[in-house]
Amino acid sequence: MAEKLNDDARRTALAELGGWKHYSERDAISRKFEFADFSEAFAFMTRAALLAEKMDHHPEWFNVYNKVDVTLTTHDADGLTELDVEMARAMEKMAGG
Ligand code: H2B
Repeated sequence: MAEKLNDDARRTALAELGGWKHYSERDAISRKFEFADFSEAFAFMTRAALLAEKMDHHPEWFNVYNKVDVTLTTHDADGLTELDVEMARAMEKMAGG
C-alpha cells in the first residue's frame, strides 16, 4: 500500500504542483480545471478515468458543463501519497499544462 507523504515530500510536491491547493484538514489537494466546453471537459475526464482504472487510484470530482473540480487524496492511507502526486501531474498534462 502507498505510504502517506512525509512533511518534506509533501512540501516538495506542493511546490511543484503550483495550481493545486492543499487542504490540511483532509491532507488532500484540489484544483479547478476549466475547458472550452462540456465536450473538452468530458474528454479530460475520460482520459483521467482510464488512467485512474490503470492505477487503481480514483479522483473525487465534480463537473458542471466546462468545469471539473478535482480532489485527490489516498483513502487507504488517509492522506496524500505519491499516487496523488502522479495523478495530479498526469492531469496537468491531460489538461494541456
Ligand atoms: N482511490 C483513491 N483515491 N484512494 C484509495 O485509497 C483507493 C482508490 N483505493 N481507488 C482503491 C481504489 C481500493 O479501494 C481498491 C480496492 O484497490
